[in-house]
Amino acid sequence: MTHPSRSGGQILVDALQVHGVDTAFGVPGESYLDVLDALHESSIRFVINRQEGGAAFMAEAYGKLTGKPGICFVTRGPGATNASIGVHTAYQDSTPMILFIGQVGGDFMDREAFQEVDYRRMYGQMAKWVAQIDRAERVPEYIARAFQIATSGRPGPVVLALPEDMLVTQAAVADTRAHQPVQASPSAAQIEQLRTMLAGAKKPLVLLGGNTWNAQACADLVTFAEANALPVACAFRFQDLLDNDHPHYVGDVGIGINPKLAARVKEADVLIAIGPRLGEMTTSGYSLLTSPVPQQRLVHIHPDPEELGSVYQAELMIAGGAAPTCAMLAAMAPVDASAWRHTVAEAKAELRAWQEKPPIFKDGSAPLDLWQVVQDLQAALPRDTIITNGAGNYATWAHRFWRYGAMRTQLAPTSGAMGYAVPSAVGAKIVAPERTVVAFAGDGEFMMTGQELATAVQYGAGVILIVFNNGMFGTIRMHQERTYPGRVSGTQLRNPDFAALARAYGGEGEVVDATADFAPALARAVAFTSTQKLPFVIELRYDGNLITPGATLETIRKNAEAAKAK
Ligand SMILES: Cc1ncc(C[n+]2csc(CCOP(=O)(O)OP(=O)(O)O)c2C)c(N)n1
Ligand SMILES: [Mg+2]
Repeated sequence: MTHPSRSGGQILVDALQVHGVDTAFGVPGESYLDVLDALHESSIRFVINRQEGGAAFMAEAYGKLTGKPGICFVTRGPGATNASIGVHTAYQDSTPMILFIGQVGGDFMDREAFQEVDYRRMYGQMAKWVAQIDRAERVPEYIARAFQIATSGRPGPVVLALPEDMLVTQAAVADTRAHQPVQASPSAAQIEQLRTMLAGAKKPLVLLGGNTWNAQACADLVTFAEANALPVACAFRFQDLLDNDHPHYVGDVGIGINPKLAARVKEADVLIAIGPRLGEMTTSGYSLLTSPVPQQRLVHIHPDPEELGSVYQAELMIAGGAAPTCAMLAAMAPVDASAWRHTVAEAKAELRAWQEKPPIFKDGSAPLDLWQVVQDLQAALPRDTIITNGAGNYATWAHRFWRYGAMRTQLAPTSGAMGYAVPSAVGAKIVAPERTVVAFAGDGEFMMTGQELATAVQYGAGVILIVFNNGMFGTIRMHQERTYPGRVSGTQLRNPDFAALARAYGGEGEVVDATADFAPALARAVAFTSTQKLPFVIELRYDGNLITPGATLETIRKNAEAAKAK
């Protein structure tokens, strides 16, 4: 069979369409002009970003939101280095993503030519696979493999370098089939073993995480949890795998964990972890479960067999994706749960108490009550609102007090990358314009990638961006006060007027510094973003001393000084 001759760039864009790509993010470069040209005629929407960090974060958020690989195009050297934060995030978060990098042509390669980098070395540790496509006729093969790897087993990022001369070479080659994401399934014997362990339990607990979930898997999980009266917690930044209003949802196992939930994890006799890596943040620095042999009878179910046993020697290790696993768990004959049935309501009551207004706001002396801000958001916004955040203490107000709806309503980096909040929100709104999207961003956070406000305006993304302006890199200041009390260094910020900045970009903005003013400002933000389809910034100005729901900087400093004086 003969095939029409196409350029490498055209073959690549055609291949993307074979694999179902509808949207790509990126910043252009002269290194991949032929791809840009092929995109001109394609059905793929190419979202132009203002910085590759923003583009890579948007692609990563696309991967989290849709379960399909987020596609990102950047130029060589400087573009590729800027994009690395998104690739690292996709790796740590197990998010399907493919980063394409324009590369120096084969005629100049290996001379450290202009902007030349060997991406196989640069990205070696933070991508599932890195390759360079040197021949145009092999583009379909490489693209098919990239999609296969990004979406199968433990999902993750793939990086492909595209030498400039390859992109303009003509080749007569056939397209491939669409990829087929592959997930392992537990065996019937393993499910039986899990059932036997559960039947012998007194204090079982389920912990969800990872990125192989879909709506059916979540529904099956609910069937399993209800049939066996199991309390269900979610791993760090996977809080939306079970609707937080569901009676069996008992909280998140991450930074700033409810101490009562931490005790439940520690004291669980059978812990069934479905999907999470059981990483540092989820295990409170490997303390909730002892390593290598956990004190709990651990059932660890993870899509990647190589993850199993890498930190924790579970009693039962099962290689399985969330969907096939939960389908089998839903069909499993329920066990007698009378020994622990009561723990569901008890743990739920502990979560409710943990989510009540913290003492810090109870006397009403704080002009801006951040707990009330979250209550106002919850009251005004739909259940399926997407909440995004990056890294910083401000994220606590979302993680602890917002009740996430079902998946996917949380976009947040387990990698702890600052700068994620704005681009992930903008990317999500571009992909799902019917959803309400709200970013929680610190002042430090916002300034890392806030230029993607321009992308929001350009693509009509009506996102609501809440900037928690405490005039500092608060998290670092908090650690500083704990270890070097009173010695403030490198953490103070002098900020722009965020509301005015939003207006300069073509959006709208308001400053709120009193509790009663938040709800009306939010109502205006909702009306503006839905009718104008433009972003709205609400800058929250508050006393920086208010660093966490449980402690002020002042108390942290005093405690540290007292400890030093001893
Ligand atoms: C890209 C990146 N740079 C630096 C850090 C280290 N870091 C973690 S939180 C934080 C401060 C966050 O400041 P802000 O967004 O203002 O939030 P706040 O803690 O003040 O609420 C820093 C610098 C990081 N996690 N990611
Ligand atoms: Mg701050």
